[in-house]
Order: sequence, then structure tokens, then C-alpha cells
Amino acid sequence: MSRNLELFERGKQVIPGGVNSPVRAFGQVGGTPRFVKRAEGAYFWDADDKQYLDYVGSWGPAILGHAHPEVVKAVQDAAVGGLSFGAPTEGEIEIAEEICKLLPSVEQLRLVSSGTEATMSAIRLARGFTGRDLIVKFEGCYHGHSDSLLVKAGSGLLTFGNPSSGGVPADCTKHTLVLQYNDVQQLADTFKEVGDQIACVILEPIAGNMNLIKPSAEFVQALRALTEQHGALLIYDEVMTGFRVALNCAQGLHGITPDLTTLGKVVGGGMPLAAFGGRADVMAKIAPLGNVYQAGTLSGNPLAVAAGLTTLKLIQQPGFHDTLGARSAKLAAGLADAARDAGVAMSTDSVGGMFGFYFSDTVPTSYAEATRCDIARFKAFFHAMLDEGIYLAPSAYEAGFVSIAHSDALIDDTIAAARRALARL
Ligand code: HOZ
Repeated sequence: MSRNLELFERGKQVIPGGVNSPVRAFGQVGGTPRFVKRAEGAYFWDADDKQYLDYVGSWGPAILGHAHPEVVKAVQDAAVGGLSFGAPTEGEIEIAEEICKLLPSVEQLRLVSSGTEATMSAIRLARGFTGRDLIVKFEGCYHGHSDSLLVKAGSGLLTFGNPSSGGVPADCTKHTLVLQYNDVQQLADTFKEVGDQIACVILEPIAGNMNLIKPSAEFVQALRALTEQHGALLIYDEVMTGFRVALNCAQGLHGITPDLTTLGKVVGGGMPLAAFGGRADVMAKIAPLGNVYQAGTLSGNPLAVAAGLTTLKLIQQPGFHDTLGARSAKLAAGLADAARDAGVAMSTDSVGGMFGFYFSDTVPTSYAEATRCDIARFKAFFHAMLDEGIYLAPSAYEAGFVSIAHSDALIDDTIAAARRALARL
């Protein structure tokens, strides 16, 4: 029996579904999850010692590749000095200064341990600052698993969100409006109707949880203008895109200054670290200065700070994001060519170190379009690529991630593998 399967069965005895985060269970694609034994650079090795070229990269953090020696050394050095203090350290100030330097919209920030905490806290802060209850999110955007954000599709203007998870009382989501990504008219209509009650709009500025979907320039400009006009805050949830799509993040690419930004993944360099920050007058509402409570024993954990700070320094090497972006673009173009030659309807897209491939003729612009892609084909392709030693996200609704360790030669190998895989579909 494969060791992966053995571990999966054993894990199921003591962990629901055998995994600690649902998508890892291979539910959409079927088959046995690969249990990671170790990882280095662009690769990981599973429990059967099979090597995979990894395009998940811990869902974003591994921008330098796995186990970058300088990041590992920084964590080791920090560990010797103590694992957690529940008291402030100089490192926390250093990483905050670094983030504020890279992101002009962030005047102050607070460190937390996960993206979920960052978005949950940013929403509370926006409500505390504006004194309003309503929040707007977009269908297909994922902002972690806190109650008020765990709302599925609620199509149509002013559809108040229905919880998309058991255990979330409808009362918790009754203030969450769910609109369509890239629908400027619906956004304008909503603000016309209830704009003065909206505390904030939160969005994935380049969506990565309904596959990779980009917003139109018109959409993000309308978002900024309408929120400003109606006194609502604009939250760019850059947990996934932060420092990955560009050094100045998605907001830099868009030329938009949000009121608040949430960060995670790359900012922690593979350790549990995230942040929320933005306008100083808004951040002043956070306790101990203001009355919006937020706290955490492991917030600013010294090991996580060491990993994050080292990662942030390394990605500032000249040309880093140009190279990363060129590799993702090469992969996206190569996959599209391979599909065309195989007569398979597939479109692709990329930005910085993120890419998407869609089993449909055109690149989707909304959740509704993303769900029209051919899932059966995705499943077959996923498994064919796995056989080739290429590990893609085990879900058609997740973006792909390229690291700087994915050399041009590895991208060429991936495209060649995709040609073989597509021929077998
Ligand atoms: N939903 C997460 C990615 N978008 C999955 C995280 C994980 O399983 O680690």
C-alpha cells in the first residue's frame, strides 16, 4: 500500500477528513493526498519519496522556493533566543517599518498570525471606525473563515448573504452584502441605495480563490470612488497577492490607495504571520489607543517575524518580480499553446508569481464564469500532471503559484509534461 494512502487512512482516525484544511483532502479531484515529507526549492517529496515540482508553494508563501537557506537560518537563529514572549520585540518594529516602507497606503499596522485574523480584525476596525454595520464582499472572493465573511454566492442586487457554512447563524451574515466581481453597475446601484450604511468593501484585488481572476480597471476605480464618496472604507485583502504580484502589491499595480490592507502568506515567509494596516487615523481606533479590541498571544511571534523579514529583504533584490512575472507568463503562454495544439479548450492568465488555467475558451471575469469551466477535464488533467511529477492545486478554483526557484528550464519541463498530459485527456 502507498505510504500516502496509509497516512491518509491513519489521519482520518484522529483528524476530520485526515487533513487540517479541507482542500488538502483532494475532495474535488479524488484520489490520495500527497503527504509532504520534505521540500526544497521548487520541489517537495511525498511519503513515498516521489518528487514533485510544486506549483502550490504552501498556497503562496513559498515565493523564494521551499526552505530557502537564509530564511531557515534566520528562523534557527531566532529560535535560539526564545520561541514566544507575549511581550514586544524590536523585530516586530523592523518588519512593520519594512512593510510601511514598501506600501505607502500602510501608515501603521498590526501583526497577527493568520490571514483569517487579519481580515476579521480589519472588518471589525472598519465597523468601529465608521460606526456602520454593513459590509460588502464579492462572490467567489475568500477572506478567511470568520463568521461574517463566510458567505457564499448571494447573487442579485442587495442579496444579503446566507451563511455558506454550518455553524454560522444567519444573524452573523445578515450585514454582509454579496455582489458580483467586476460588476460596476451593481456596485453603483448598491451604493446609491445603502451607501451611507456601508462600513467597508473588502475584495481580493486579484482573486485567487475562484481560480485567478483579475478585476477591470473600471471596477477598481469605481470601488475607490464610491467608497470615498460614501464614507466607507476600502479594504484590499492582499493576503494572497501581497508582495507576490509585485513588490508594491496589487494596489501598486492598480494605482489604488486603499484605506486598509490585509497581508499574509509571503509576509510570513512560510511561518504563521499576517498583518492588517492602513490609514493612521483608522488604525488609531485599535486598542490600546481606541475602543476596537484585537489581541493575540502569538501575534508578532519572533520566529515568524524572522522568516518574514528575511523574505521581504530577499524579494527586494533587483529584478526579482520581473523574473518571477516572466516565468509565470511563460508558463501561462506555454500551457495555452499546448492546449491549442492538443485541441483542448483551455485559456490561461498570469500576474507576477500567480497563474491560472481554465478549461474554457475565455478567461473568466467572475465567479459565475469560473464555475462554467470543465471540471471533469480539470480533474483528468490534474491527475495526468501528478503522474508526470507536477503538483498543481487540487481544486479548479485555486490560483497557481510560481516561485523564483522555478527556473526557465523547469517551466519548459512543465510545459512539456502538460503536452503529454493533454494528449492523454
Ligand atoms: N483555501 C486555502 C487556499 N486558498 C487552503 C489553504 C490550505 O489548505 O493550506
